[in-house]
Amino acid sequence: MIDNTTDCLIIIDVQNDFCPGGALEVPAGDEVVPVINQLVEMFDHRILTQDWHPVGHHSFASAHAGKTPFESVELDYGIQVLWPDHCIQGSSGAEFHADLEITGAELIIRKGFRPALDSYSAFTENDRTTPTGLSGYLVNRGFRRVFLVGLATDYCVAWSALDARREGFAAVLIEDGCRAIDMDGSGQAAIDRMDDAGVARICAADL
Ligand code: VGL
Ligand code: ZN
Repeated sequence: MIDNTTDCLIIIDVQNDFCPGGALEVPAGDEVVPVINQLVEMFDHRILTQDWHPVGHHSFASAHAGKTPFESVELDYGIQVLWPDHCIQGSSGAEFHADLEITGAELIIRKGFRPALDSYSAFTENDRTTPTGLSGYLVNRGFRRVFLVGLATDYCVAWSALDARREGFAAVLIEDGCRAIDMDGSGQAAIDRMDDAGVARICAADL
């Protein structure tokens, strides 16, 4: 089923701050690591993303007087959920999970590094116009289909999968290689949006 000439695996934000004990922990986030490590043996081409924020980033509640994490605010580019400080550039929380097999990965896309702009998607930042460069990289390398895993299903993974479709790639979500933050039904809402956009859903064992 995998065609290693045109398929690649995109591993989204498997970083300490999204794992149990981290600043923005995703429930059971670390459980994706062994699943992803098995997939790494099956895909010749692997790309990682790394949430990578400067101190005082605008997506942090701490940067907005009187706001607490998980509230939303209107920024100049639209509604932004405010998060606890997380994935600060150079911090241990921003490092990949120590057990994640990253050695052979071909590209690491860092995102959210502009102080006043967040980026959930691996393709386009939250203003929906600033590209990360991933689309051009994939086209240039001849990749036509992306398989997605990582954290969190309902934010960075879903936004990446939806943008992959928008950019004309086939997209497959490997569900047991992901975990969701799941605030107010955001987990199911993200699955519904991905279904509508033609993102296929499979389990790792299907491969
Ligand atoms: C993420 C919230 C803020 C994610 C990143 O990786 O899903 N979520 N920054
Ligand atoms: Zn972030």
